[in-house]
Amino acid sequence: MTRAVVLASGFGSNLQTIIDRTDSGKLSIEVVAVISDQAQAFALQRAKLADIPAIFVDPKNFSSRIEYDVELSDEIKRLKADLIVLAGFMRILSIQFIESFPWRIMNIHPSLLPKYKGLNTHARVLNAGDRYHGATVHFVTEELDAGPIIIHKKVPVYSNDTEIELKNRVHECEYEIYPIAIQWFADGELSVDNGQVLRRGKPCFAELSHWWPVKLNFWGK
Ligand code: NHR
Ligand code: GAR
Repeated sequence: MTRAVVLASGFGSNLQTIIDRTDSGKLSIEVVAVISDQAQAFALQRAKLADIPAIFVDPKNFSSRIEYDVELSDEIKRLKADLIVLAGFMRILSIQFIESFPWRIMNIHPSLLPKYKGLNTHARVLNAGDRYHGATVHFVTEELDAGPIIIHKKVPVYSNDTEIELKNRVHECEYEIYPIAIQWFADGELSVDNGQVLRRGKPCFAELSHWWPVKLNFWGK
């Protein structure tokens, strides 16, 4: 069974989806710990409620990002984790950390990457007047939000959308695609070749783009 550590800084609704799917047997991984850089993160409460070790690593105890990341990676190695799942983790990770876990760190990002890397994606999408938005699961590399894409899903942007409505729509699609990507990893189906993610040896991002028209029909667009 794949041993996954979830890193989360905030509310933890993606974490909750992962826990729920695991509990109901739809996702075959074991969440061995939740680690946060925020003492108050609700994600830590969710872990405790699910009897999962909740670990707070306080940035204030470390004088540099590198030292913090060394502690983080030591903790993850102690847990013998196979997979690191970033679920609303808001701290940039150093190259030293990333190179300790090659192609074993996944992130979910609230945009259709490579569009809208970084923060405040929903507001930026609304300001730009885009008709589509979405979420992307990718392997984490040193370059922020630029690692090879595993899966992404589009949602429509409506003309009267508020940032909150749009965010909720994106969250729903996050809950759909993150467990899929994690299950593919757990089944040993993913590999990375030349900067591209392969699933069972075939480019999986290209394969999934076939899903778009289906989903767009679904949304009536
Ligand atoms: N680390 C690396 N090296 N590469 C990535 O692709 C990463 C990463 C760490 C986190 C998630 C990411 C996102 O999905 C992620 C991807 C934090 C920031 C950020 O600017 C940007 C992107 C992401 C996470 N963090 C500020 C920092 O100085 C702090 C911002 C804050 O606390 O509000 O670390 O979007
Ligand atoms: C998610 O929308 C995730 O894509 C985003 O934060 C939210 C976390 O929600 N991640 C980032 O913006 C990373 N910089 P959650 O805590 O309820 O899962």
